Order: sequence, then structure tokens, then C-alpha cells
Amino acid sequence: MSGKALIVIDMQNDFCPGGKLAVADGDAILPAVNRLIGEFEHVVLTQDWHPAGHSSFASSHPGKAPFEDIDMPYGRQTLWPDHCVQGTEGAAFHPALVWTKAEMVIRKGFRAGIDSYSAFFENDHRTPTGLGGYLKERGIDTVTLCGLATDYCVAYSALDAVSLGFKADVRLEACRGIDLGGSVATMVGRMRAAGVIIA
Ligand code: VGL
Ligand code: ZN
Repeated sequence: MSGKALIVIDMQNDFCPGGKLAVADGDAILPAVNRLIGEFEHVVLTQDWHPAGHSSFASSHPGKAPFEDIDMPYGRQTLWPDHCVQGTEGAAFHPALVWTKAEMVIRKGFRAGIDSYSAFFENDHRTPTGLGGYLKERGIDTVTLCGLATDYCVAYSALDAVSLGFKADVRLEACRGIDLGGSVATMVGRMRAAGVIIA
């Protein structure tokens, strides 16, 4: 069996204009994302889903500001404004996202002490979310990724997809990035080098 799935990353209010960690023009990709959803038989969504006081929030580290880096037991971690708190409007999917046909919603970042950019592993790069096993058990070997943000959750998901043996392609026209210090160019380069097809 060789199946394909679309993975729509974090199309949530807090990553769109007006949200707590707004990505520039994050909502501008909704028509392209919805078009892709229409084209795929199998659709998976991810949802960034943090408890209040999450360790990736700068507000949890006295003296630290958003977008600074710190050392965590599992490695370097960028600190963010409080965002995508479980059950809040900011954590909800953007109202224009046509999500109803999604077969699976994978939540990530719900452990207080560790962040999770990738849809497949937490930021220790070892703790699985379960998505890899789910897709393999479903006979899916190729994933197409889109959503927010290009340089964080989309990129780490694509890199991990390839490392798990999936074929992966990223639709940049249906992605937008945070772009801290050139991170979009850096991560697009890393994805290409790893064998991710960038359309
Ligand atoms: C994301 C930073 C923090 C993302 C999530 O969806 O790219 N970025 N949490
Ligand atoms: Zn987050």
C-alpha cells in the first residue's frame, strides 16, 4: 500500500494576525490550505496545545523576554509569548479553516516541561507523539505539509517525517514563517538537504 496524507500544521488563531504569536500574513494562506484539503483523501491537523505556564513561555522564566533562547534539559529552546493555551480561543483553529474532513487531530506541546515543534517528536527529538505510528499503520508513506510556521513547526515536522522514512514535500505557498534571524532560509536549506521536496 502506498498512501498519501496532507498534514496541516497549527492553523490556529494565535498564529494569525491578532493572535498572541502572530505570523505575518498567517491567515493569507487559508485559501491555499483549504484547496489542498480539498485535494487530499487523508487529512491530519496539528494543534499547538500548551497548559498555562508552559516552559516555552518567556513569562515562565523571570527576567527572560520572548524570542530569547535558553538552555533546557533537552537542549536549546526559544522562548515565546504565551500562546495556544489549552481551551482558549487562541488555541482554536482559525474560523476559515475547513477542518471538518480531518481524520486525525494531533495535539502537541501539552507537557509542561518540554516544547514540541514537530508533529512527530517533542523537542528532545526522542519522545514520539504517535503520529508516525498512526500514519504507518494506515499505510501512508508520503506526506505533504503546509501551515504555520514554515521555520518551526512545519520544518521540524518535515525533517522528522524524512527521518522516519516518509517521503515529504512542503508547499511553501501554503506556509508562512516567523523568520527570526533568517530562520526561514536556514530551515528551507536544512529541509532541502534532508531530502524534503520544496514546491
Ligand atoms: C510554533 C513556536 C511555538 C509553530 C509553535 O507552530 O511553528 N512556533 N509554538
Ligand atoms: Zn507553541
